[in-house]
Amino acid sequence: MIEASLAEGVVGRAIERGLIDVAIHDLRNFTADRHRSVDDVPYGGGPGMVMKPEPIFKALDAIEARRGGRPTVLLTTPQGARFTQAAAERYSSSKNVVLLCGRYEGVDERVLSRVDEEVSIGDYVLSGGELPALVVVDAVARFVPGVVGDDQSVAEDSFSRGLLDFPHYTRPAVVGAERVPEVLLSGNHAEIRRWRKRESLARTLVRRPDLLEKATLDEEERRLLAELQELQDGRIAELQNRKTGQ
Ligand code: 4FV
Repeated sequence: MIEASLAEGVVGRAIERGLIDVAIHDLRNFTADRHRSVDDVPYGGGPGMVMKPEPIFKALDAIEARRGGRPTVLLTTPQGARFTQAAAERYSSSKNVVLLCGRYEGVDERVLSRVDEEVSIGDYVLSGGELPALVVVDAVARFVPGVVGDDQSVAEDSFSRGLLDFPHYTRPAVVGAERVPEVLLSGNHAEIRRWRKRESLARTLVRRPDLLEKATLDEEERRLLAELQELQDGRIAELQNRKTGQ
């Protein structure tokens, strides 16, 4: 599953070009019993199985020996802190990141003594930590110089600035009755930049107001946001009036 996903796209090309190196370790190779057991029944009873600590410890030892030095060890689990663009950027400054992928009910709690951060990609339960690990690899790899064609686009990625992205359009200019916003056809780059800022702010204000608290806004954005909030307050007041039939 992991090899297949890493063979494609931006990450696949980055691996081919040697910009990043991804090694995959089968925990069964770090077992001692003839059944190569990586899981066992839970102490205290209950459904499902739990991943044994020893194979994980041995795998981490082998990785440290091979890579030389203490890696940043991340466990993908619903119990972790929500994964964000900021976390992706932070992990990208580590020389070696190990992603520990759980299966079954999860890993033995004693494994956490070797884990730096528990990372969740969302409040839902998957059958394994591999897909979340691939999400982390993809988001972190984009911060490695050269991985994404135009490093500028990473800097402008949504969330890099803490705002939702502005709408994107491409040819043709008209589809059915839908025209591309005039400003984008104007060639007036100052106007286009202002329009994009306003659209990002408007979307963030409506869909993710929580992000605005953390976002770093420049002077122009603060002014645009104030205008949008005024508009929004006006609309909310209007709706309330309509509701109360005033
Ligand atoms: C998950 C998540 C996730 C839970 C049990 C693996 C599964 C199984 N990981 N964000 N959501 N993991 O559902 O990171 O061991």
